[in-house]
Amino acid sequence: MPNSFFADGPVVLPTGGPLYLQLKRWIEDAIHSGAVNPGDALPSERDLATKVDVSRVTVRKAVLQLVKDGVLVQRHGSGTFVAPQTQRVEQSLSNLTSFTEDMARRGMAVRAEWLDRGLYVPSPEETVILGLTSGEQVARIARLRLTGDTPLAIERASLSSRTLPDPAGIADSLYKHLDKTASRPVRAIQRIRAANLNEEDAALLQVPAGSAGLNIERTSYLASGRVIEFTRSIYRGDTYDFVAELRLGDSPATGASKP
Ligand code: 16G
Repeated sequence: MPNSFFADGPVVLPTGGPLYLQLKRWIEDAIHSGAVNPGDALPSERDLATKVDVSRVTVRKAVLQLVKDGVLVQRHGSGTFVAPQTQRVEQSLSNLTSFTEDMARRGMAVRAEWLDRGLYVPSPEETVILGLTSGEQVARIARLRLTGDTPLAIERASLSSRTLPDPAGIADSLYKHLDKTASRPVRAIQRIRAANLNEEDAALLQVPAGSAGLNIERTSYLASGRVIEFTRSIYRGDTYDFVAELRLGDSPATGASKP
């Protein structure tokens, strides 16, 4: 059953721009104001066209655009719905924690879908970053990280095969596994970049291709200074907030004046 909002009295579209964009804004406003909620069904294309007094082509264009933006979802045979809302997750940028620990602290159960795990001939980049010796293999593990049914991130990690000779032996958490062999990292450098998700990653993360994402590269070190892990992750832009605490320092670069 469509939300009763769509049955209510005369429709006044926001003014300005082409008609399909006015209709799109009207639907977006209804969602933002809470008149229509995540999971609610939209009326059929024909009913909406009659209700708003526009052509079905206009309705189709507005709906397609909203599907592309991830605001609406279409399910074959059952209709068009307001996309389910995903809870945003805050992650501190100052603690070297694992995905499993981050989520456990929030009381969220996590799981992983394995995309790949095995030993490979390293790329030149992996050889340099991980400091691999000639002929040494690289262990690669690629996972889709989810909470419940919501995918949050894709993680593709590379480690030396000396550190991880049996990638298939990881049960759930990589860091827990490394802990057991006293090779859990103690320090990491993380680089974060904005990205638009390509088709493959967007499909895995269940968002439209081109959606906003965060590309994160983490290079992790042992206390000895040896690199233990190089991970490229792609996080959904609509679910993650990375939070850093900043303090006034006494380095000249901060602009702080010395007494
Ligand atoms: C985090 C790390 C990732 C690490 C993983 C281990 C970021 C951006 N990435 O997701 O580098 O491999 O934790 O998690 O924070 P696990 O122990 O749950 O497998």
